[in-house]
Amino acid sequence: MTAPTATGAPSAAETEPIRLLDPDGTLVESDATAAWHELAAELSTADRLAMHGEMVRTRRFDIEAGHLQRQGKLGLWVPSIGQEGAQVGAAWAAREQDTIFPSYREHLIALHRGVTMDQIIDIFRGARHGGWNPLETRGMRIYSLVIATHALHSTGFAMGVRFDGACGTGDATRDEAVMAFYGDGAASQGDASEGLVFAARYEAPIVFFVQNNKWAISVPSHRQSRFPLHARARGFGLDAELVDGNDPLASFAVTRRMLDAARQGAPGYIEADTYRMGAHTTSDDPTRYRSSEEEESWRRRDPIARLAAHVRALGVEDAALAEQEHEAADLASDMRRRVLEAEAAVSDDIFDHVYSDPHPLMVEQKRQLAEFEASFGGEA
Ligand SMILES: Cc1ncc(C[n+]2csc(CCOP(=O)(O)OP(=O)(O)O)c2C)c(N)n1
Ligand SMILES: [Mg+2]
Repeated sequence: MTAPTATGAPSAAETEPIRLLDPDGTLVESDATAAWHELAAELSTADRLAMHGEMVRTRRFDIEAGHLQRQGKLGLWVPSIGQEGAQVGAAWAAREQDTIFPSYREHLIALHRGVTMDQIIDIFRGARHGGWNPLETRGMRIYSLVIATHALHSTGFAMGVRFDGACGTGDATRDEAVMAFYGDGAASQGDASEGLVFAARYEAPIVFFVQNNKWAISVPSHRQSRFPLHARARGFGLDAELVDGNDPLASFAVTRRMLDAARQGAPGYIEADTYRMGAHTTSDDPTRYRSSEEEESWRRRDPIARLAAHVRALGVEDAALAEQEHEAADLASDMRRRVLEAEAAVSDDIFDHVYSDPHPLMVEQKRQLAEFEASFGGEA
């Protein structure tokens, strides 16, 4: 099964993503893209170079984190390689006053909002229960590993923004909006649909940003969705667009427009057409369920190479790009050194923060874990 066959299947035009930059970095200029280019014009060459820098930094961080997991320093790692283009556009489109509800793969967005590499790593090292305090990370909420739960949390939060009168004044620089990030697989969860119902009904200032990376672990997105996700969202009453998720400029333009409409009471849905270039997590082996040809075809659409070609065409020197690579490598190796030097994570937090007062069951579970860990004689 590859394409939807149901009556009412969308036409080819509806499934063509908005694209401003071709995979080789040339601009796509047509009547259809003109208005989107106008939005992207807000990004100066320096901005575009900085966006490239954030992508390079995130990729390097991602690679080092994967190595640390293989060395036994992290319990798990969730790579975002290949999805940096969708994320960097969205990150730059969000405004300072916005609140962001991520899944677990939004490393670039987290870093962009001021979460540190170490804070992200600490979750996967088991050193921290939640991750960070969203009040200190410019509205970046904590990662949500339970699929689509935050589709509801974010919708409820956005309804609260509306009830508080913190949106809808017409001033995009002040009105608040909310973004929720989840994947193509999460879109099958009931929570995701309920979020859409309530967002539409309450005209909540929210944009759902769905990275369709083609896979939910080993299940291809076309098997879960007989109809394009963005087109489905329209049936719930949301404005929706399909964007080339490996095109940072298109991701920026579409997210900016959707978010600014959401602030005025028109919730939106963006399906970003992208690809998870790596494994689902370090516990996954994608060679078991997908072909190397498929992976290769997406490597040719790497969002970093695309933006690099674009900024070069704008006159940015190779040396500036090389400098970003060096800086990213330094930051990631500093992070790596700190992790290698860190004490092994203490697991007490998972028990201590369940209830405000000590609870006999938690006390017993904590004792059992301590006993289990002690059985390794310090080798665990
Ligand atoms: C409620 C729930 N069910 C199942 C899982 C196990 N699980 C973790 S990730 C995942 C697939 C998610 O796929 P998608 O939404 O496409 O996001 P991606 O990982 O591709 O970014 C599943 C089923 C979970 N974490 N939570
Ligand atoms: Mg997916």
